[in-house]
Amino acid sequence: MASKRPRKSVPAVASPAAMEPAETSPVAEALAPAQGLQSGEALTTAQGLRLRDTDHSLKAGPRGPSLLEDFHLREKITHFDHERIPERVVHARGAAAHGLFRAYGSAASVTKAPFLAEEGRETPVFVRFSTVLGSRGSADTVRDVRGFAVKFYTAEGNFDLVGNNMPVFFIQDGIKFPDIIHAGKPHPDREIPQAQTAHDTFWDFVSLHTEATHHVMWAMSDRGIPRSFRTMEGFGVHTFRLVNSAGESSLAKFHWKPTAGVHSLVWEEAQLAAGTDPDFHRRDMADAIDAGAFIEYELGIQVMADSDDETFEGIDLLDPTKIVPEELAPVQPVGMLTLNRNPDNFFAETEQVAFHTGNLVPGIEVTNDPLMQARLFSYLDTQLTRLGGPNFTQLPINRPHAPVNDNLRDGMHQTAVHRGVAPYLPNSLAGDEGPVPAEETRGGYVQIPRLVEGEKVRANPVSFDDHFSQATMFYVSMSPIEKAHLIEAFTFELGKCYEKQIRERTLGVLANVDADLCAQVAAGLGLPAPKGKPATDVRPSPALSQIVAVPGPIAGRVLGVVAGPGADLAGIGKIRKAFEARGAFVRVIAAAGGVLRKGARSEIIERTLLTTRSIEYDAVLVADGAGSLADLRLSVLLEEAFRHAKVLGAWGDGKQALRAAGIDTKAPGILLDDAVVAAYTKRLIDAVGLHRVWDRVPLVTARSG
Ligand code: HDD
Repeated sequence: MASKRPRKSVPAVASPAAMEPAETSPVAEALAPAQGLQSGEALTTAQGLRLRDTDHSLKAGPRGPSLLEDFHLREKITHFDHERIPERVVHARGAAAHGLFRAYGSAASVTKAPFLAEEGRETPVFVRFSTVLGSRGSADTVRDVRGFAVKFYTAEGNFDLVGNNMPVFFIQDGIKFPDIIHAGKPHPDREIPQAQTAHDTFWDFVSLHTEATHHVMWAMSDRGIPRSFRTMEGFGVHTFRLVNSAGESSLAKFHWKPTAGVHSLVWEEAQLAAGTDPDFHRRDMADAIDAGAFIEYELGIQVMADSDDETFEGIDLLDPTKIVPEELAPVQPVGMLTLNRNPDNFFAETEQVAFHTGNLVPGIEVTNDPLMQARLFSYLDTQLTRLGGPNFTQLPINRPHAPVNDNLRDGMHQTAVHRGVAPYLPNSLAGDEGPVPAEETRGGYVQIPRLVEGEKVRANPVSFDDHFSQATMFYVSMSPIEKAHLIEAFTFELGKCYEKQIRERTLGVLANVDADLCAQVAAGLGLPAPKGKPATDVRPSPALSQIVAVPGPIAGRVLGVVAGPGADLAGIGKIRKAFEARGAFVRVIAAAGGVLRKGARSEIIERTLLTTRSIEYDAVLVADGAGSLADLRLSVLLEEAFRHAKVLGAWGDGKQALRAAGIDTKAPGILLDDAVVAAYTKRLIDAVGLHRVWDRVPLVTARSG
């Protein structure tokens, strides 16, 4: 989809945490050596030899063969041949941004980690969002879990919180990770389907492996198709052990809460976007940051008492398929993350960043969650292949902002010139240059002492055997529209499976979650609904639903306004002013490109009916003066937006275009007026703040039969 860069004039999302992009941020400084590799004006070889001609290879005569002695030809082609590195084995498709984390200081009672405990302490961060299953070039909007990996460059060393946008995981023990990923990735014979779980091997595995059920509910819910990175939650998933300066420990779960609220696409929209704009999410994030509409998440923690059995209200805190409902342990805010700078180079930063769950700082420890334990091995191991050796920590994006003085030496791609003769401890030869162990209070990886004993077994605790009660809790916590989306998602995915036994087995699993869910999916598949034994004593957790009853912020939202020659540019200007003041965007759509002018006013046409599609907008308006624009593509645009429960509107003669598209202008969420007045703009802002017009859905369903 054609992209115009958004206007630079859009103000930052109003917030005390929003900051100017720092030209000389610590991250920029850390990147300086790499950028410094490009110097001088002349084109050179990698050896610094100035080049006169890079367009013609050295030949024996203009029509003759190329000569082996052409070093420039060989260097240029050889380097190109090796430009790619292996993509990540999972989470290959991703986009990232730099930012800053500012601590509230409220975490001081539970952790001594200064980046969380010290009020006002600012820590640079780099955050990479990703899908899990798709290859590097796959689409952003596929149904999948989203990775939410945060690297905090703290003064005590790097801390990586490598989480997802869902708080649970498919497996309880990391030894099953290759199994779930092999099942979810494309079939090994034909390498299809790409970036999706709607196929036999995935459903074969998860129906046989019922501990995945809770996570499957999340993945089939609206959380699997976020509206944007700025409208999804993030979770550390595992329970961590926090330690305060008095040496007291507690158990905690990390949550990222987006200030823009939690919102999703609808399924048809996600599918259309995957074709018309596969870069939907990364474009949205980069454009917004470029325009100064920064992206924010509040970090919160759920704190539970540390105990020998590591449970809370009967929930085993070591089981990564379980959540602690927020109603039982509130999420307490501890700081604000603001993403305010796009990477300068995708490869150097986004591709080469290496996260690791073992990158911890004093005050934060891991627990015995067997999923986490396996992860502690995997992340370093995978980088050795992906980044070509053990020195990837020296890459600018991975380099800590704390002093580094290790005794690690040599290896592939070593860029440090280490001095001295004694890279070992203890030694008597290094003098002042060699590192010495930190004093006890400042040392990392000094775990709080805990007794560990037990027989060597390959087994889970019995408490891990409950695979369904929280899946049921998730379902009963959903609003009717979210339940309908879940039913549709299950029916779609299972409808793409060829094997009847897999569909039937999955219905058997759903019967243990909820009888109505099972019956409706079975009806959609044309199969009988089996009977199960769903838990009956489950209390809903309202925090799990993402439907909002009161208008939320509209930062990052996009309003499309259809206009043309003679359109009411003054009205568009008023709407633009109000939306941009809230960090939202207005894009003018017309039949052809160019600039619209009326009197002293002008509007740049950013999208044409050829280059745009409804998926680009959270709301679409038709301006006065554009009502007679007769174009089938406009009808499609408006009708799609109507079907996807988006706000639609028109003023003046713009109403004609809605009617011409067959839209019932009395339907919910159709905002009409004679002119753009303050009350109209407010109605628009409130309606977009509700995200979708869910009341309209029954009408749409009735129409499509
Ligand atoms: Fe993982 C990447 C999140 C379980 C092994 N994982 C990766 C990324 C995220 C997660 C966000 C992308 C990081 C980036 O942007 O570079 N992974 C999770 C979460 C899990 C989880 C939230 C469960 C709670 N992962 C998990 C297990 C294993 C791995 C159980 C292996 C035993 N994950 C990897 C990996 C990756 C990875 C193979 C691929 C690329 C990388 O690490 O750097 O090591």
